[in-house]
Amino acid sequence: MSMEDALRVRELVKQHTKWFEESLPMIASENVISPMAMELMITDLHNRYAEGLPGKRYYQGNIYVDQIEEITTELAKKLFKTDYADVRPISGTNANQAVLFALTSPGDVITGPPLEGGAHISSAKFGAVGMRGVTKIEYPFDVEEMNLDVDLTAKLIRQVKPKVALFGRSVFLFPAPIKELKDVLDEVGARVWYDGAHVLGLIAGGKFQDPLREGVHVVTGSTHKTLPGPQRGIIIANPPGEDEEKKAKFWKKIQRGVFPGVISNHHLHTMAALAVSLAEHIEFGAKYADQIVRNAKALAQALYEYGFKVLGEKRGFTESHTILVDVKEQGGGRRVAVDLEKANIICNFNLLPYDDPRKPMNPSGIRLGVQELTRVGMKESEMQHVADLIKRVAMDNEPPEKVREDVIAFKKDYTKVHYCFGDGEYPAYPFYELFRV
Ligand code: DSN
Repeated sequence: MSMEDALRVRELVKQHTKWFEESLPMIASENVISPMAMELMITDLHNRYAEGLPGKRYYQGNIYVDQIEEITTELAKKLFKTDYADVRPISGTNANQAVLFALTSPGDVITGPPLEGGAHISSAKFGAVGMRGVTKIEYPFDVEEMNLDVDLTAKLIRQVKPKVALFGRSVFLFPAPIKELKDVLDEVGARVWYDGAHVLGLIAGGKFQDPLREGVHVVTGSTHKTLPGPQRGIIIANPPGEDEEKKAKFWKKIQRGVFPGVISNHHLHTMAALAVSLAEHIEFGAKYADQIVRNAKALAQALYEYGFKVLGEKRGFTESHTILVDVKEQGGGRRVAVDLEKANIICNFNLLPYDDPRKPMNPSGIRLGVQELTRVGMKESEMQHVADLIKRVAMDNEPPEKVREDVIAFKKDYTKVHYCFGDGEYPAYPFYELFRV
């Protein structure tokens, strides 16, 4: 029976993989990995442990791992133009936990964006921030701008004098107003933390704001969204002040937040894969980021022209990979996301800034990300077709099963990975059979 269960799971993974190959995956936090990065994930590194930093390990057996980690760290420094990079966090939330451990103590007050304004769940009072015993005071949000209200946020920061001011979001349409708030942040002496999980690949590709050059002290992120690598996290920094010793002290605190703060082993197989993804982004990132933003704008415009209420209209809908659509008139976010899934269009229902944050399961919006469609080769003209398929389900109420046939036919031409070594030659949705039944 147990072998049958194992084979059943294996079969489900195969079916899942085929489904995604035949779908339009538009969850804004996902992507597909390159063939060389994928190759390194199914190696002996998966079986091993390393704790600490290269040359300062608590385990033997890390002769090659040390070299891999050093190269990965150097690639991260080069890509993000910084002397401070830690590639050990195993997810974006894990990186956030490390920063919270390093920069805050229970009882502290920090400031950050509201959940319904797109903040990540780890900054909620029921997430990592609250569980650290830290209180987050939320910035006022401007729905027209789809961004923080700069004047009211400055006023709030002056009043609260937070130990840490958090920026960055999981629905991140436009750059955070860091430059605009720099004076007030300096005035109150806040440590400035930026959660760049969603836009990391755009930042590295030169297509979004550059937080480390705008006054941010520490950036956390995940490495599998617009930075299309393995599922992990990363921390980069520009420590405060001019004094090198103080900078080193700040960075040491962050690194101790990572280990032993929130991780033991740091998943060596995906770290090696990350090295490949960083190297690929150094080579292809600018082109990829540029196409992502073009595609997001094209999709937003096409949906808008079909009569959808796409948020951020005043500012051209988006400057990132994400668009946000109010589908209340079409039956609400949940109805639309569920029906789109039946048509093989995968996205998530999402709170909008004017939704009640206590009712996250039936919000008015859907969130659409184009980073994966871009990665498999789609450009602006394909976005028109994607908008059409979405409209048929969400607005025209065509049976999703009928639309699914057209999605499957359309996706057949977009199943290879691009913007990587071996560009366009390798499958984006492979299943590697290692076991003979
Ligand atoms: N919750 C994920 C997202 O979809 O934005 C990030 O962790």
